[in-house]
Amino acid sequence: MIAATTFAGKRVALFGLGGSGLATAFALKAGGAIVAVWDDNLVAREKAEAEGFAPVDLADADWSQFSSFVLSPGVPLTHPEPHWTVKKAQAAGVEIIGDVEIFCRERREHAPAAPFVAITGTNGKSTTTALTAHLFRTFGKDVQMGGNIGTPILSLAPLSDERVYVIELSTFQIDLTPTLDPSVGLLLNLTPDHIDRHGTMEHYAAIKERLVAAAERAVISVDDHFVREIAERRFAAGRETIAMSVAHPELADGLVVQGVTIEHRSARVSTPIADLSGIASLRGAHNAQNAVAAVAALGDLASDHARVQAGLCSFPGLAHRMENIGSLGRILFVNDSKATNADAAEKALLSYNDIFWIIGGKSKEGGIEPLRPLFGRVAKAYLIGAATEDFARTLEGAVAYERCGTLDVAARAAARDAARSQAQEPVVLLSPACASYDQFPNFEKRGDAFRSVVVEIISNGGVS
Ligand code: UMA
Repeated sequence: MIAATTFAGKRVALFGLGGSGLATAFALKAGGAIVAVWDDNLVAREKAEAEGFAPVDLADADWSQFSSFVLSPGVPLTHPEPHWTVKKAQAAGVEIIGDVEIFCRERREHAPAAPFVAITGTNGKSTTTALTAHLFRTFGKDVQMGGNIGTPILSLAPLSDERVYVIELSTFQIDLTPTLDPSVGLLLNLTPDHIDRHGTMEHYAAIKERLVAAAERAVISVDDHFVREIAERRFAAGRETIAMSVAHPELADGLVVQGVTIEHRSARVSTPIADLSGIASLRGAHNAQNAVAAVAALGDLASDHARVQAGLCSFPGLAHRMENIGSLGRILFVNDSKATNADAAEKALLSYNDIFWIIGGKSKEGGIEPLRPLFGRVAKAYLIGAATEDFARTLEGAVAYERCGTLDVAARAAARDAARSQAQEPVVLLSPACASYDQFPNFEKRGDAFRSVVVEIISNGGVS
């Protein structure tokens, strides 16, 4: 745990007692702060109470006593409207921060030389975070990985100048980190997402830009409009910035992917660094971007090409992210449950042909319409959950589909049809392009449920 010593003796209000909130409460307490915790949910309050915290109803509290207010990232700060605790803090003039801000203050105070790689983007940030951590470990570094990827940042091992912190940050977390100052800031891409929480795309992009704005060294993709503008602003300000690209391998300076080769470019001179061909966990163009970003994060270490190649080849990949979960004869089963929007599902559709595609759940704005150009890769679609009728309308006349209702029915139907197909490598793909909440608590549980059915199908030798 990282104790929040910079808050010693201060009174701090904390709202949201999920994983990160509770970890923050422990860190503040360990650092000597007096913490008033609260959550709208009784079960969460009871859990905190069992851990030794006395919940304080912040609705009735005297906010003038608090020096800081720590908010959980899932609680609305600005949109659709500020949470009631945010309004209270603002009215009392109390600063509103998140757990990552506490980490930044502790790092500045106790271990300013500790490498801090902060990673964001609309898609690919978890894979890039895991790969970056893996590569640093390949170089023998003591690595701590956390943030949006799952482990709350203040639950990580205590700060020391030798320890490398590789942290995935969501826009929610960046918004609560006013003094975010990573040693390396990595911005992957920007497409509309979570606009309900950020109001407009411009506001969303402005928050993302803060991750690289104060970074010592920034690594920024130049492959979409929003990130390119951000990179240009960094270059114009004369700040150390590395451009990376998969779409523009002709880039004069930076890191690019040319075919399957990651190359360093300097004044148009290319130096090959690593070869991505045959690495199953890094299949697809989107993974090429994740890989080039992770290599760029290594800085000078990347000059040891053999070690970089060994690290890329030994990367196991992430669960629920285009994860190969088994095969039966020619049929490949792929779990891409993390694809909760069309943009994420596009990556999987681009990576395979002859797809038996399980889609549905709670759909996002625009549904699967943006995926229409890729419908030719889909042999048949299997619809589940609340989005069924909406998706059936989009697919009508373009792709054969079947209403399956639930994931287990869909998996069996897809496996049955894949077995009958003449394709060389039929792929039964769960890449739902939807949130899971209508049928599952989260995307992990959805992916686990898919894996269970697939294991059963494979152990039965197929679907009768
Ligand atoms: N709560 C209220 N009232 C509200 C909203 C929430 O009381 O109006 C309470 C809930 O009852 C709950 C707590 O707040 O007790 C939930 O807090 P949280 O949603 O912030 O969840 P944590 O468990 O603290 O998890 C957070 C991140 N969650 C979100 O950003 C929504 C996790 O990212 C992250 O892994 C974790 O911290 C550790 O750093 C998850 C996520 O969904 C994976 N991220 C989004 C994404 O990737 O798209 C941004």
